[in-house]
Amino acid sequence: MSAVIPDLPLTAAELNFDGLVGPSHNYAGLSHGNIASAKHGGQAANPRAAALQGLAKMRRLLDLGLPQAILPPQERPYVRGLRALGFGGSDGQVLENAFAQSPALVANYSSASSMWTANAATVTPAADSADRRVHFTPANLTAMPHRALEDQQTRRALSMIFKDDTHFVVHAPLAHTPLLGDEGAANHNRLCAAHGTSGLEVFVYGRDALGPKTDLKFPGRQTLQASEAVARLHGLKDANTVFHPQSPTAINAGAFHNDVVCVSNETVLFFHEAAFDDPAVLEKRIKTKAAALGFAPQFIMARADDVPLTDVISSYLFNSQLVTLPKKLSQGGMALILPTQVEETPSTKAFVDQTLAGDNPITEAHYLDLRQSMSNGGGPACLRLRVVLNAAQRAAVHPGVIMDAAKLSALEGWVKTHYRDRLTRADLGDRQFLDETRTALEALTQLLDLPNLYDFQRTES
Ligand code: SUG
Repeated sequence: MSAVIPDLPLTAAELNFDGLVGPSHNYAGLSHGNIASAKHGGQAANPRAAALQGLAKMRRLLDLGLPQAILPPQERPYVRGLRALGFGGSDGQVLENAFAQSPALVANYSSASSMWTANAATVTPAADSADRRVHFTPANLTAMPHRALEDQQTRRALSMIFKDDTHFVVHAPLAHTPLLGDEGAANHNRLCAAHGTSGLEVFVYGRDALGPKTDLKFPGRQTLQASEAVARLHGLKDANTVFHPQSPTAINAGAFHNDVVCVSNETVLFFHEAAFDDPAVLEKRIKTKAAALGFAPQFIMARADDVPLTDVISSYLFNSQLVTLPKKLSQGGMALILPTQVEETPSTKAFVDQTLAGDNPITEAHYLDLRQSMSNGGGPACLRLRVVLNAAQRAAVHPGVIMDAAKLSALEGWVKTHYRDRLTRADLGDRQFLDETRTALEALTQLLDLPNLYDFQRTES
């Protein structure tokens, strides 16, 4: 007997899951090929300001009439992980012993990098998948040692938030092999007539792990083989997929993820000329498949002559969020949510102004201060995971992570109570700091009504 596939309402909308910045936010210079991370490595960070900047972005989106949710930070410092490397004693001793041996090791096990939830998973809406469920594959993030520690906790959190298996499938992350380097939604765009209609998922990969060697100076983090595996697992048909390489020029200039040089929303692909290997071929592939799906894509491309790639990478012009505005609060259309660096860089500001004046759906630009995250190479788009949901799916999401103004205020209060305003590498090996982070995370589980989110058990220090 074949399953009856229900019709999906066309009113499905995007729910952004922003990463709540964790208390261990710091600048450890961990990401080779990420220019901001290398530049700020070793500087003092301000975790409190970082978390408040993230919450202010969520408030701004709520004020624009867009629904907003969060993904919680992961347990860091990650004592269980250090214990598995042979450090013993109480949790405080494990941390101090590891730090005495290698501060760099502890920095990897302490990064708050799960804040960049565009790397948490790849998400396929029900309108595209064969079984009409929403599919998630947590990204294994094998390219960077500190980020490769995230996927199991990501899987755990997603499984709690998207528990209802009539609507959701949370897959296991891909195996940790260089063949299958997977960076999640940061290397995945989706084009469609409207969020709830069948879409074209554009998987953008940094390298073909089975192909000839290329001359990349920096890691091509996403492999073609990982993208293909995710598409298969999510039940995507050929008609709903395009696979296309990032350009080595972009990667070598510091675009370690495709979302540093490209963003999509509904019919629009907003990108830089140097983002893709042979952009004309990509446009043709997209046009052909989009026509078969019944929509016409719109390409908004910045030319290198107008906006140099170096300005794109330093300002994060294309790491903006491109969102569909609700009609009842505005004229409809789309808005760009950009970092203030774009406003401060003449070439990128001019391009945004030109886009707003042009014949396309983008009607508004909002500039936000996200300097704490930006200094580690994470802009507005890195900080959110987009999940398209219809009404029934939306109702099945764990309600504790859905934000309103009061919940955002409660989280601001929580940050002000528990977060330091200065954190350096020397602080990461301190058992007092470990204790503070755990007190903060325990309090968070109550605010989000996720009592079993973390599996640490506090030992006597
Ligand atoms: O993976 N930075 C992150 C930034 C991720 C941005 N995400 C997207 N583009 N979607 C990374 O390189 C730096 C951490 C440090 O150096 O302390 C870091 O992990």
